[in-house]
Amino acid sequence: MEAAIFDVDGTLVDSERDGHRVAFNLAFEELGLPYRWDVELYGRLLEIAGGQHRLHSYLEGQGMSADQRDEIVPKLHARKTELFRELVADGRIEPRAGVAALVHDLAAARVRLAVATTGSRGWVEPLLERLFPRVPFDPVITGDEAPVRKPDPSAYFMALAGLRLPASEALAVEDSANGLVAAHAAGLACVVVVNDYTADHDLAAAELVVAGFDELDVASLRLAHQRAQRR
Ligand code: XBP
Ligand code: MG
Repeated sequence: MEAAIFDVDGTLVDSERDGHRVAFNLAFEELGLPYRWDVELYGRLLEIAGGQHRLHSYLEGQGMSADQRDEIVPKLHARKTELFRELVADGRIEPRAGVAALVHDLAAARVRLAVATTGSRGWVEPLLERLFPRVPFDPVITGDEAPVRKPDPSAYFMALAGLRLPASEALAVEDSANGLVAAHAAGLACVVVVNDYTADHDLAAAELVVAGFDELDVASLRLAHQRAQRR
């Protein structure tokens, strides 16, 4: 295991319910739109990866025409990205418990670190700088570069290309079924650390599923990686 490639939303940070959801709702409010996403509805909307795609799909369901959506979605999403950056800058988004220690232990064990996310670079970079300031994630692949979002494997293929490693020498760390499918489609072993939104996902194919980062260390990640090589 030469490298570990981390997802961001739901994995490095528990960012969806009290982060992105809040920012989407503030953006609706600021643009004078009547929509509000509650915790339960947002959980269902998370099946559509990528904020702009999520907005398009939801607004289409609300009967908004394609022309209207093409005009409003980029504005809504740009403002939502700014608002989410403000939440990060205000210290409202925190690393998941135990993940900072794990990435430091991996770096100390000379396992290289990378990021593959469907989220936008506009908030991913400031979030990593603020919450993981000394962690050498390289490359950081975001939804801005990957041509298709998870569960498509593009982001993982790009991360592997940046690392110059074959999939067999890396491991993905994810929180969701979408992420697991993307990682496996790229040929990567995958450990899933579930959260409230993903605990009921079908994760049977994962090399390892745990409820929190306190259940993981470098040795258990290496074991999960080896499990995939034997398959
Ligand atoms: C994350 C996403 C993103 C975030 C919001 O999925 O789907 O859309 O919800 O970020 P994953 P943006 O954790 O599988 O990468 O609004 O920037 O898209
Ligand atoms: Mg995720």
